Amino acid sequence: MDALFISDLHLSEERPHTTAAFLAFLADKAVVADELYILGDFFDAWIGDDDDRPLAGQIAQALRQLAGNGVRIFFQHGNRDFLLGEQYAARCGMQLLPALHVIERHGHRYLLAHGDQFCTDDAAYQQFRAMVRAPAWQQDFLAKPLAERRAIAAALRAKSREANSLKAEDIMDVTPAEIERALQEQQCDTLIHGHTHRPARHSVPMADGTTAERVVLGEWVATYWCIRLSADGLQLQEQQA
Ligand SMILES: [Mn+2]
Repeated sequence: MDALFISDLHLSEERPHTTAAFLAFLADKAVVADELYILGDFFDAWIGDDDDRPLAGQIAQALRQLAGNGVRIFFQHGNRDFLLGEQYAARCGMQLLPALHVIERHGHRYLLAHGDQFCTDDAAYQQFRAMVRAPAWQQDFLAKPLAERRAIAAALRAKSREANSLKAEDIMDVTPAEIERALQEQQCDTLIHGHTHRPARHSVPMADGTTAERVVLGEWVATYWCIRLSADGLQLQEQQA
């Protein structure tokens, strides 16, 4: 049982090299895995499953082909693509997961998350997150015409480009107490997440004297990052695109 985990590709028309790297990753690594977990910020922006942009169609076709090859695909929302819905997931042949999801493999319990929910020191962001995750806000936004949604998304992107928010130093890191709490609540010994663009493996000392681990995926820019989980254990891998 080989599982792969990726996050933070930030796929967009402005980054064609990342799309190419992802398609190569599917053909090379993912096709021989059993499961692929996409842990959010897969797309740099998502304004609704009815968006007819070619990139969405191209990615759906590639994922559907992977699913057709017997690879189970799972998707967790990030703070960029939280509006990705059941309709698009079905087009891709993938299953949507809740914001926290536990899998058991090889005697370990792994907690999967995008990671933005652990950045609780960023009060302004958590306020924004609570707003846009509310069903009423989402229904209201999705009811707007596509052109209006596109304009809102473009304005948000311009604003975030000003703030260089794709740079790790501009994204607030996780709050350690939140990590320990989540691991304890979910009875897990390993947390896998993305979001912070700070790829690393961290030991997490727990209150009960045990040591858990936090493994952080990286953003796909010049290189790409994935985690491979197999009977041999967990590896955080960086590869040239
Ligand atoms: Mn994120």
